[in-house]
Amino acid sequence: MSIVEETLVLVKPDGVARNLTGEILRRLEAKGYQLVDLRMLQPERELLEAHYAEHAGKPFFGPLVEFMGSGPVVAVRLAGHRVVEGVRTLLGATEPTVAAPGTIRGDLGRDWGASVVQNLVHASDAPETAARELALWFSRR
Ligand code: IDP
Ligand code: MG
Repeated sequence: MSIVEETLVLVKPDGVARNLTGEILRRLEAKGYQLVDLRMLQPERELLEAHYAEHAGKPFFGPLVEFMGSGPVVAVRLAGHRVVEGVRTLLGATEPTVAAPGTIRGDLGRDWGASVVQNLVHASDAPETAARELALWFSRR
């Protein structure tokens, strides 16, 4: 049985600035996931605050929104069997320090000693989250 689902992936400003967009998308495509839609944009503060609403009030919320608005991001609608879980596995742990080798954040992410908050890429953490996030990022210009 093959149930196709969708997820939202964001190549964050550090990923775009470090010219890693191609490498990150290459890894997702190599796994067999389909690029259904893709756009580059400079996200507005309102969009970022809605996207990260679950983290409002945490100490890193301000720096996170600031960082995410610091440059263009690439938003991707990605499809595949259990793609939400699969992409989270490809990303690795949130903090590059402990992300396993072989993962995107483990191989390419930089030590937070120099760049707290930065970790190259976002991916939805559950199918319901993906639906909410895809509506946010792909319904406005
Ligand atoms: P995730 O991106 O792996 O799902 P979340 O806990 O949802 O991680 O956090 C959202 C983003 O906020 C992370 O990707 C990272 O950029 C940033 N972040 C999370 N925890 C911390 C922290 O403890 N210090 C600084 N930044 C953090
Ligand atoms: Mg998260």
